[in-house]
Amino acid sequence: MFQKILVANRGEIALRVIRACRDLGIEVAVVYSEADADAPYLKLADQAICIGPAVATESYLKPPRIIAAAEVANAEAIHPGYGFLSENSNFAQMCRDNNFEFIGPPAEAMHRLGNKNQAKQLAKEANVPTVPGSDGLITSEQQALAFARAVGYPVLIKAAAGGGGRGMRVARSDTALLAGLTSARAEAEAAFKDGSVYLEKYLDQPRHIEVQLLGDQHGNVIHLFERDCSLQRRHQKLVEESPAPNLPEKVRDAMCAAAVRLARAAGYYSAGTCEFLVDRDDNFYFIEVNARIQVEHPVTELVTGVDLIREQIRVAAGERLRYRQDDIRQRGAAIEVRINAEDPDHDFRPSPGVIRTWRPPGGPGVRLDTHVVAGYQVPPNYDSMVAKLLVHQPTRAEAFAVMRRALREFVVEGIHTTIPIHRRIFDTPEFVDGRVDTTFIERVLLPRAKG
Ligand code: MV4
Repeated sequence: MFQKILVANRGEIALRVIRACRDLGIEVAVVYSEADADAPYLKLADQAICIGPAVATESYLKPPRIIAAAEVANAEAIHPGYGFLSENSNFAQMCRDNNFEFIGPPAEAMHRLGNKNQAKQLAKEANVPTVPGSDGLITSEQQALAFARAVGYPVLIKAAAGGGGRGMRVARSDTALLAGLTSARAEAEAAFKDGSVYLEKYLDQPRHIEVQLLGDQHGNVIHLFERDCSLQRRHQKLVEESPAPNLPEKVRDAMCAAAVRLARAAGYYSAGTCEFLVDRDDNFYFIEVNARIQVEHPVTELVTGVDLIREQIRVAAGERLRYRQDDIRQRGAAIEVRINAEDPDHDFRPSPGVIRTWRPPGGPGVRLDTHVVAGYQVPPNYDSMVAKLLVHQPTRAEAFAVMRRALREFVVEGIHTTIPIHRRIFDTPEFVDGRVDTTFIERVLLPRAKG
């Protein structure tokens, strides 16, 4: 096992990894930018190393700074958290070239899965269902028009280097398709320096369900069941839960088995997530792999009892998974809401500033993952998430009751947060009944806000 780890991230996930290191008896160093110099979680590490100014491209996103910090700390491994450099295969390779273990998947698997078109080809080879789409990249207008004629409109243009909805265009006619191809290519070229695109049949109001995976360096891969992440706004998730409500067991089992097949085909290890879209007839289609630990990983931790960060560290050190597939059970229901420093009444605009009052909820069945304390200053430079509020109960109905209670207890003053909109979400009958899809927030919740 490692003697010392460097945490190359900030906020709640930095604290989450610091805690995991403590639990494992591993020394831990954490990096920070000038904007985070006073963050209270830094004191919980054995060492904190400043890596530059507030602007992330000069600190958390700068590989040489991270490598230098790992050298200063005399760490053996680097945990990237999520976001920042976590899915950068060049960074993963750079860590290993400098004799630091990257706590994540092999760079080769990250590289291949990072391209959505290549990931989709791999999925097909592994007999994992994919959305009907163009056979590979689009190289001519004729090819695009022929695909649309074959599957029918609407079709979706996707950037191969994209993800999280960037470089996507819906087209409902030949003219829209040709215009969309040009603009999607331009957007992808600007954002990713790769303008390649492919086409898919556009699915109407799909659910977003993802499967948690864990693999070791000895060829063992297991799944830890699914999370429903359908409740999101502009590709930012608001609520995640497990098990996915109203998902037939046969579909769940087939989806989880498919995710494991894909991970094996990719030579994947560490934690990862296989994302699927699920249509109204419960057909599931692979869309992409997230080759990192995700924000919503605690939902799965509550339902399975597995500490995913601890396992991630153990397998990075070369140990075998301590679970076989048969050891993993879904116990009860868990739900997470993301508390962001945003104003839901003003188009979710960021609301940084000093948190004057911070009265977090507690009690049975409640878990709060946060780096925030009263008096904490939310910097304007980074993602606005300030806490993840989770509940775990024997049934989904009981989990909802505890979540309502916790959201009612939670008092934050000094900044705006998404707590009020979560209170409304948990009182909305469609959601209570588990009738969810990716258009829920904009279709059901936001119109009501205006009236
Ligand atoms: C789709 C789709 C409908 N049909 N693909 C959005 C982000 C990227 N991960 C894939 N996305 C979608 N792909 C087809 N063929 C609808 C979405 C989508 C979506 C997916 C997951 C979660 C939220 C979403 C919100 C809008 C659109």
